[in-house]
Amino acid sequence: MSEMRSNLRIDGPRLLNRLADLGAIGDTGDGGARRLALSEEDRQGRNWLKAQMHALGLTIATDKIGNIFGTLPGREDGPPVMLGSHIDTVGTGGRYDGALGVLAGLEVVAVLRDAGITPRYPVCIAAFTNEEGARFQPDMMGSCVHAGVLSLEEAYAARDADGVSVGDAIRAIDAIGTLEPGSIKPRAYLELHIEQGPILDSEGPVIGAVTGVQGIRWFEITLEGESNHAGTTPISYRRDPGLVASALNVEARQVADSILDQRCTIGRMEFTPGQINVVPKRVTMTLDLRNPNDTHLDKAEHHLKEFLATTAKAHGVSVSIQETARFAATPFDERLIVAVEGAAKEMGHASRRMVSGAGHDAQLMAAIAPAAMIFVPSVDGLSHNPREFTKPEHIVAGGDVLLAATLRLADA
Ligand code: HGY
Ligand code: MN
Ligand code: MN
Repeated sequence: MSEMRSNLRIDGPRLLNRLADLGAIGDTGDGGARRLALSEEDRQGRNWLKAQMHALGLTIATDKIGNIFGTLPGREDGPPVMLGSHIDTVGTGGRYDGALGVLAGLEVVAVLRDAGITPRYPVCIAAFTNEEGARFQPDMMGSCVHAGVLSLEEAYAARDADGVSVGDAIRAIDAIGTLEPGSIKPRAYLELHIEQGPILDSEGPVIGAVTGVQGIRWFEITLEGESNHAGTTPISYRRDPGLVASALNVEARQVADSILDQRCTIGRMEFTPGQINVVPKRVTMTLDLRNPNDTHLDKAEHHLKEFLATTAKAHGVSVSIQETARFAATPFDERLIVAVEGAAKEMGHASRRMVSGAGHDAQLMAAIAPAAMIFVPSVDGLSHNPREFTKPEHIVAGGDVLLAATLRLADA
């Protein structure tokens, strides 16, 4: 690598300023941001991003599920090195989840432009629609459509809790593009992301060379019993879905404690009618199961489905379960992981290999191209929380490693 290139570094303040500017869109006033997929805030974030891409002279394209691509041409044509992530957030989101990967990608391009470097291959910055899945399931929706594992029709048909479809929401914010999904097949895909867990923050080092993403399964569960008077109805007369839901929550924790690396989360549990003196008629709830080992994940899923059926039957409660996401445990590309480790070393940072606990667009991109991720620490392991925070020096370290890894892949 030439002397000049090995001295390249990102402009830290410029990246931090862009993160602050994007974080101000959907600012929740508590340090966090709320840009639910295909919301008005998402629309503002998209327009802001496209303006940044335009200012960098990138060729901008948007596909039919709203994925946004900004490409810096290379000396040669052909498949680009893609640097991606997402700019949508969960409802109680932070300012780094997703945004860091997209904006650090922009920063890499800005550094190349400032240095007058045209890489051998094109570099494409991608922002995928609805990575979070907080409003519309499944998560990683935009990259699922890009990778061909979800059809555009299936994606458009997904509905939020208010019954609004993706198709209607994407049209309402004018986010539909003309590019056929999956048109841009990268030669390699890299994603810089905050770890969102406690490992790097508590044990170090600064850089995680991510070897893969754990398996993920999401379920929407509806339990139907019978509403009744809280005072007059003897316990033996009750068909109480709330009891079954609560039993499932306790059992899910026991399953997580008994199966290696298993994580079970019940993030939503809604009682209807939800009044103090009424035995609930219905409970709708979610179940999120994760494990790096799909066989263990099968065991957890099977056990909890059996437990739910038995417990519901014993209490005269009916059950309906809808699967809303299923992603196999996904290994990343060894050559890219080595490139990330080499880039970290080149930039003077120690790195460690680790599996991602969170789902990411890289999990889907791995189906169509060599993919890998770079993690930087999340203070106290917090994420999906307004207090999500990564130290500025760690953001800069991640950006420099993304820059060095990109040059290894795009200018080999
Ligand atoms: O749920 C996830 O892991 C990701 O944040 N969508
Ligand atoms: Mn994310
Ligand atoms: Mn997230």
